[in-house]
Amino acid sequence: MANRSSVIDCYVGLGSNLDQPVQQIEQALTELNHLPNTDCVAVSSLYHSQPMGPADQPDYVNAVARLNTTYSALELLQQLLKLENSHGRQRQPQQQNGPRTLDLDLLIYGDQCIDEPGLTVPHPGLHRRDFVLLPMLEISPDVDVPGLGKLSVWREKSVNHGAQRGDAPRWQ
Ligand code: PH2
Ligand code: MG
Ligand code: MG
Repeated sequence: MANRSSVIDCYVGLGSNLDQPVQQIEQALTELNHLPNTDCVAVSSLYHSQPMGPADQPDYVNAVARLNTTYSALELLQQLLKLENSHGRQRQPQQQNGPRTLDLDLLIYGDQCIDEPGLTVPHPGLHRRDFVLLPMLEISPDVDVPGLGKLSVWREKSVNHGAQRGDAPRWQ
């Protein structure tokens, strides 16, 4: 990683339910690890869950990656959006929580709380969704969420989408 400025520890949530979701996630993990200024330092297992939102869509595959990056939060967000687009992500604003080839959500960026158009960090739903909370706790059982405290406290209170831990993803 280039020694550009301070290294920030952050978490990205990955999700897919279209066009071979496991491969979408595995490829995205490799792409995140190869981003300039960024290393992937931990990756959760793949989790399989029912859709949150409209029920008439395929089940999801989710994972969480822990990254060390010297990108600013907005620079990292731009990179995530670029990767989503390169996976053929179609945006349908009229259908919230609809199906997608690849969703990359910036969950936590260091100890920062950010509220700007297009970027809210920590991600507002992260502690309420088992498909995010379980993979995060798998890789970082003691993680603190800025403004929220220990994530582990929310384990019993998150909404159950039936997230089941599966295989370890293949990435490089
Ligand atoms: N993402 C959504 C909508 N619904 N459901 C599951 N199980 N997992 C997701 O990642 C997910 C979802 C929009 O981001
Ligand atoms: Mg999402
Ligand atoms: Mg998203």
